[in-house]
Amino acid sequence: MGIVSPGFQGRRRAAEPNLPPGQYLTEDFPVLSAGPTPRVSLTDWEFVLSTETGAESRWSWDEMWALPTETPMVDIHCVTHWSKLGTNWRGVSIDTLLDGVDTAADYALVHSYGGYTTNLPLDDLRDGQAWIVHQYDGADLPAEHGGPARLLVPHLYFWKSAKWVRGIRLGLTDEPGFWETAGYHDYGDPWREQRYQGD
Ligand SMILES: Nc1nc2c(c(=O)[nH]1)N[C@H]1C(S)=C(S)[C@@H](COP(=O)(O)O)O[C@H]1N2
Ligand SMILES: [Mo]
Repeated sequence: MGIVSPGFQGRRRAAEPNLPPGQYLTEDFPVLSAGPTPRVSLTDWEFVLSTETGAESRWSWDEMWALPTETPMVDIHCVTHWSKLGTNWRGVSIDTLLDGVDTAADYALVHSYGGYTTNLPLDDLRDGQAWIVHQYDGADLPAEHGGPARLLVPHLYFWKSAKWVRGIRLGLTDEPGFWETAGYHDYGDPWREQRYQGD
């Protein structure tokens, strides 16, 4: 005989200012993957940033992690309504990767090993808002959470944080990715509850 609806199992806290509308807090770390977990060896791994002119910057695993890293502590929000506050990561800021890259692009299409894609405005990857991360909570990022490395762009719904990230293509036009093509919102701001097209 509960006055709390069973689905929430007491996890919902009403007065949590860091919780966007329609979200509940979770302490565990759910895994959401739209397919099998790709395995990529660190010797084969590379990250490719390409621009609208076709110019490419490439980093091997060792080259990527020779760059300066940061340790963002951020809140993450999945469109399936769970949020996790204060998650700890280590990674290279996208600002570092964009340093010296000449582009007039407004849009980015992120590609993953395994074929997943997601799109966002290039400005949302700049100014300390996004990282390529390879550690979670002080340990190597587990494969099911996107290891060896994933994109982390926590101010948008978590489907924009592509796991097993392989590269970013910058372009002059917006090109929808995997979930965006399937009816999810093109931008995906959790604070404006932009879950689906038309929200
Ligand atoms: N490559 C890839 N990245 C992905 C996904 C995916 O299916 N494939 N799912 C997205 C979705 S919908 C969410 S909520 C988060 C889930 O990350 P997690 O499994 O580490 O919680 O990854 C995002 N990145
Ligand atoms: Mo998600």
